[in-house]
Amino acid sequence: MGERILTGIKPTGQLTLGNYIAVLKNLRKMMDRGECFIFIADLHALTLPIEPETLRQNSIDLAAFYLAAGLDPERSALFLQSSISAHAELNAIMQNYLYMGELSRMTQFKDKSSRMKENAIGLGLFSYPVLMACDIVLYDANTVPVGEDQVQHIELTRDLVNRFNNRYGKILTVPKASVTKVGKRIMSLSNPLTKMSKSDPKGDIFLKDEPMVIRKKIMSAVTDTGSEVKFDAVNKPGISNLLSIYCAMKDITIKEAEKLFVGYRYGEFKKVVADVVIEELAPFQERYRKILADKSYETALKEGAEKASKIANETLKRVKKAVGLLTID
Ligand code: AQP
Repeated sequence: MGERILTGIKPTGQLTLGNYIAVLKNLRKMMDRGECFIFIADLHALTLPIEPETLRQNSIDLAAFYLAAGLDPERSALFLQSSISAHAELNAIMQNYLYMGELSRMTQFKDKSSRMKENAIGLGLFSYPVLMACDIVLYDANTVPVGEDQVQHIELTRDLVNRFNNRYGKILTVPKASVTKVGKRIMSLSNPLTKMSKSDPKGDIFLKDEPMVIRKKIMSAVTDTGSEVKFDAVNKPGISNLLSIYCAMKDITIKEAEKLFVGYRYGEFKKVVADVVIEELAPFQERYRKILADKSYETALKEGAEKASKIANETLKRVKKAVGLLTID
């Protein structure tokens, strides 16, 4: 089998530059590399409290952003996770093959639950990696483009697949995380020690931000002592973050960027970073607004769900048969 690529984003809030760099920016290249399954992880969005209207609106926004980023519905399948019932069905089976100890070691669960009262932590937040593993294996995906924060979940998926295949034979495909070299973890502009995140919007650049807002946010980003534009994540986390953003946008290495910025003052450097971010996001935002208005995401989601459900149902059937669930056609 060639390359099968699966990637998703949760419609939990306004999309950030971190989501753009990890997933959206690479969509065109992904479609050249293999068969792509791209989804809106709306079931995952329910793992933290969210208003129904916000979830609906975020899902539409995300579909429009995927298309604006160059997702071609002819060459890939775009779908809502909740529209393919195989995700929830496989989840009911696979939750028996991952264990409490493994799930409680997941950094994302520890981070998110540490900010909540114990009796407000839903079971779905805890078992999130089980559903994520199902999202991946349903499409026999061998490549999963993600930011660094999701690598641990892919490793867990690999463990699950190996465990399952050892018991039942070669039923599932072992996936691999694909992480961008630069920009794998974009940090908050106001606190470069924490990740830029939809659900913790302090210091975020949102994909919907107007150019003037983006410029203002970058110009007032926290920087470090010293004056050299050099990558040093420990001593210069603010400048290193801006360098990563610049490199991810221009598709160049950190070394190349450091050479470019020799002799630049922090203020001059920030101005160039703001220019490249605005230059790239402005036409993307224009396409997004057009797609929202013409509602072309509706057909894309419908056709994508048809393509995706065919593959997902085949895998589900294979799994059901393997574990001994009686299937009568
Ligand atoms: N700051 C980031 N830097 C690089 N990659 C990032 N991603 C998220 N934030 C950054 C990557 O974006 C993809 C989609 O993420 P997600 O929506 O599935 O959930 P997440 O990883 O939990 O992202 P957020 O923005 O922090 O969402 P919330 O706040 O809702 O939990 C993933 O590939 C992720 O790695």
